[in-house]
Amino acid sequence: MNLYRFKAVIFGLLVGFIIIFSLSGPTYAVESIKLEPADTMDEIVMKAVQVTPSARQLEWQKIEFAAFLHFGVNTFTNKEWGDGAEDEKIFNPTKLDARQWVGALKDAGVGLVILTAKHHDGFCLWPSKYTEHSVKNSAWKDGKGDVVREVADAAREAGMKFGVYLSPWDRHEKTFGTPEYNTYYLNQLHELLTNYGEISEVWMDGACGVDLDPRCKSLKYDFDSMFKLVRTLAPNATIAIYGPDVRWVGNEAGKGRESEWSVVPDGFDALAQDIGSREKLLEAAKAGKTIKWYPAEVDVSIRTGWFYHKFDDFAVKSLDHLLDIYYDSVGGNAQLLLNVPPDNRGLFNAADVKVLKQLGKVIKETFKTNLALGSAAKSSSSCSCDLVDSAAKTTDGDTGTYWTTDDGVAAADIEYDLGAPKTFDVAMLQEYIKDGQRVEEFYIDALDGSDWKQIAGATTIGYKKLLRFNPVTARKVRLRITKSRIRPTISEFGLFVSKK
Ligand code: FUL
Repeated sequence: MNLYRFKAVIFGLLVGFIIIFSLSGPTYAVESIKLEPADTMDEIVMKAVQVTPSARQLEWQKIEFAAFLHFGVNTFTNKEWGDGAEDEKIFNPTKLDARQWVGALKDAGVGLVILTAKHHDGFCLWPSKYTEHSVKNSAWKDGKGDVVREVADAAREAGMKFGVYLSPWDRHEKTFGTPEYNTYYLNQLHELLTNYGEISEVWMDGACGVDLDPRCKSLKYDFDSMFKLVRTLAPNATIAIYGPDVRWVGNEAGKGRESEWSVVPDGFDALAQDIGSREKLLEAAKAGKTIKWYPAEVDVSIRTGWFYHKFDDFAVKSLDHLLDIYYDSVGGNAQLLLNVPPDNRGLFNAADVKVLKQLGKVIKETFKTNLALGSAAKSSSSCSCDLVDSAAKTTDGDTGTYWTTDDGVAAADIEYDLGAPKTFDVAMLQEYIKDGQRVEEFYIDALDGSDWKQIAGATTIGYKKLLRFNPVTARKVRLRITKSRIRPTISEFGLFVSKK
């Protein structure tokens, strides 16, 4: 090869490399980043869009709808918080059928089941080696039973993921409040993470009632060791609430925020309405805080209590209420964690089973037919990294592809042609969150004669946004993004007819 050809080959390789590199998306993605007091708003926003979910957070987000099972000695004492002094013999669910629980949850569309392996009373639903306060001393199955095993097996059989709630607060355990308690907790975590197949979530509840248990005052959990153990034994599991992967939404009423940001500063106020806006990020920068990807989970009970109480049989939430919760949580960039408590027979009650079935049916039928799927789409601006307008990627039914603009084009429209006039009353939008959370304000318009009419609008999108409105009939629909961080991304746009 002469020198000229050699240089040409090297040049070709270099150009090829640059093209592949620039098409392969941002290389600067991080799970957290420190803001500095001197950062300008532009710099803060640039940092915020670099913060993206970990692979385990992304998988968790895709589950959308999870279920909680609060079950234990409280089910038999009719309490919400047990004191740890319960006689183990009272635990005796003679008709326990984990397949019935899982079957009803599956009907509702649940993808992950989280069992209270140990609540604040310290009673273990598995025969832990480290305490006598467990099923092994109960009347149930002569002390030979293991609820964790039965639920884990039933969930797996039904193709669902399984997780455990292991309360850090333990009112029974004598070492609680001392450094030795950390070893006790780690031992129990080890049992759960090694004996029951894959654990997909570990729920570390934050509650500790100082009035009830003065040991809560002097509390120091060894979180580093706890998180390290989970990462070692269950690397794909998310660690929720006390943990770094999933945050509590801030209420137990099933409400999401108007603007639910997944990028939030350290030390945010969990109860505040705004935790991730530009103003909040600016405040965080002034204090030199770190921002991280920390998505919301909406935990709410189907009844008033977390545990089963007979008086609650008349307070099972209605289908309409559950649908509102669904649209607010799954449709508001959060995961829904709906609690359904088995009763003292060890069964879900008929009323709960009935409404779960109805809920699953409405969700399934509503989202079965996407009227925008495959429709023609053209944008006002598309990324020059795509050689042609990539707007059609938002109607291809594939969340792995997406439309975006060039950096700095923070507002843009996409116009959809549905091919014929269609009637719909639900819209769905998804951002490509692998590339961060970016949209800050958008509207949906429908073409009415020669005028565009605004039919819906909101602020954030994130993983998924669902909007409900009065039925609209139109052939052309427009997504108008008016504000975003650096550039918006949309992976899917959908239109549906609600079946309720
Ligand atoms: C709270 C607990 O105190 C409740 O009993 C329940 O487990 C709920 C999910 O979390 O912090």
